[in-house]
Amino acid sequence: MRRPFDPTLYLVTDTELCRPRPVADVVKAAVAGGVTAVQVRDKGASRRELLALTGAVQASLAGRPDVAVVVNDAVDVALLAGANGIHVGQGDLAVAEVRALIGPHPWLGLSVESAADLDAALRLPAGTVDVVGLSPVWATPTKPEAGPGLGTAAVRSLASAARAGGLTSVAIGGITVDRAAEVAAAGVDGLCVVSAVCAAADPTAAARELRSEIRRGRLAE
Ligand code: TZP
Ligand code: MG
Repeated sequence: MRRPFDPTLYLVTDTELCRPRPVADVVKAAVAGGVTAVQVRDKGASRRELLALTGAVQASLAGRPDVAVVVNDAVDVALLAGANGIHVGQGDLAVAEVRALIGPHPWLGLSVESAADLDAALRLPAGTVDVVGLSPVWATPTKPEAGPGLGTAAVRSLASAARAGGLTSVAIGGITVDRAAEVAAAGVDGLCVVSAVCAAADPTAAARELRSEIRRGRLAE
């Protein structure tokens, strides 16, 4: 069964930025404030640690079946955890291969860094990719190698092409409370944040403010 996936405010976890708080505690607090989906991402973790981390996040959301839990990169971990989805980058396993491994139900997200990346995703058979992560909107210290940033004008045109092709779009990179309305107004289906929530002193309040800015941006769209 395909679980719901609401991309409105999509939290991507960073274990270092959450410290000293456990990631699962930050996730639970952020969901109480309005985070609608969670991606478990930890580039420094072993597969075994990532599986344990995913299990802890799922346990912290036991009462929230409406919040999808997605695993970054590790298809094996996503399958073992029974995650609701998997997100891969351009340098990971090809999405056709990932879809063959996971079957039809889990949500499959793909990072898209250019119009060429999006065109390639749109040419795939329907049902291969579900979600494209337009990345990065702005340069960000959270992922310095992500590059200089697409800017919101490019994000707007990519989001529109994604929607026309039946794909859900989310934007990531450098999104703060101050910039959330501008990104939401660019027509994406959701905003992904890492530091805006993981590094916040109060993740519940941070999520609440982001949701309010997303509402404001959508009204201005
Ligand atoms: N992919 C592209 S940018 C990024 C990822 C994982 C990090 C975004 O982090 P932040 O703190 O929301 O700018
Ligand atoms: Mg990757």
